[in-house]
Amino acid sequence: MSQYNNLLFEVNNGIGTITLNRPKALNALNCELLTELNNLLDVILKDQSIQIVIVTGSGEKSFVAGADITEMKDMSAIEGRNWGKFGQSVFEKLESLPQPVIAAVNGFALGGGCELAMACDIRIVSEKAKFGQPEVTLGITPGFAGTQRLPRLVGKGRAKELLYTGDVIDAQEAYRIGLANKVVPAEELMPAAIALAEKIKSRAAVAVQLCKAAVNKGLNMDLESGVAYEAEVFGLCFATADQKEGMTAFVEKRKAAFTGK
Ligand code: CO8
Repeated sequence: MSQYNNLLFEVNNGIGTITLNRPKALNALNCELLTELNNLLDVILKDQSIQIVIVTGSGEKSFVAGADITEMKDMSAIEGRNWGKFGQSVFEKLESLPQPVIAAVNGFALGGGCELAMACDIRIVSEKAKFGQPEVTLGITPGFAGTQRLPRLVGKGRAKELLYTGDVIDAQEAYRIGLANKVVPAEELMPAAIALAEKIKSRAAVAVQLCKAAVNKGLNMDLESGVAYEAEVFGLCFATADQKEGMTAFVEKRKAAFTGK
């Protein structure tokens, strides 16, 4: 029996798939679900046999339809701030997992759902997906870092338009503005996410993880500091067996057999 009431988690061939599973509420993020996700991320963080993570939602309609509105309705200002801080910390943990994380967005990604998708590294989305930050229609701002990650992904002007209007956009528009990496037919969503995971998994794992760290850390630094950080991670690669194997294989005109070491 699963130890989670609101999540499914399975690992196949080094790919860990987290399915947010609260279909009655379109997978809305309540406190129990976020607590379970937080605990699961601690497990994944320590388990390097999980090389890639995919995050998706159960059912055909929704990835995540936001934070749970019924739970937030009567919150005080202090409770709202604490709830926001908790969600932010869970998404920061997800974003800074060493393993690459792919969001397979199967339907509504609204409010906290859009924020969850943005905390993932790459977004593969079903043509049925819908994105938006409708918080201003509820009298709040985004609280799980949407005001920060959205402009970093799509630029200040587009982010402000979405944030101020609360408009919901379809998958093609999300692709056009850079919120989605790729749009696929609904039935091809998980195969496409798994194919991408397999491709990334076939590369040198330490180098991939260091690319992730360099991009994430670099975006919070000035260019000079980011470039200096890159020099450090680049140097570190030369201490890995996979660097020796990758370059030797090139010279010997064969395919590299990486070990992740
Ligand atoms: N919270 C709680 N329940 C929800 C949510 C939600 N976010 N979304 C859907 N549900 C529930 C509905 O209440 C309904 O329950 P029931 O069957 O018991 O009435 C069930 O899911 C199915 O939903 P609908 O009947 O509404 O399905 P529709 O297909 O008609 O509509 C929509 C789908 C368009 C997705 C619609 O459900 C909707 O608009 N949902 C709310 C979307 C939204 O506004 N999300 C943003 C929430 S705010 C947020 O995420 C802020 C994040 C940061 C918080 C920080 C706080 C400090």
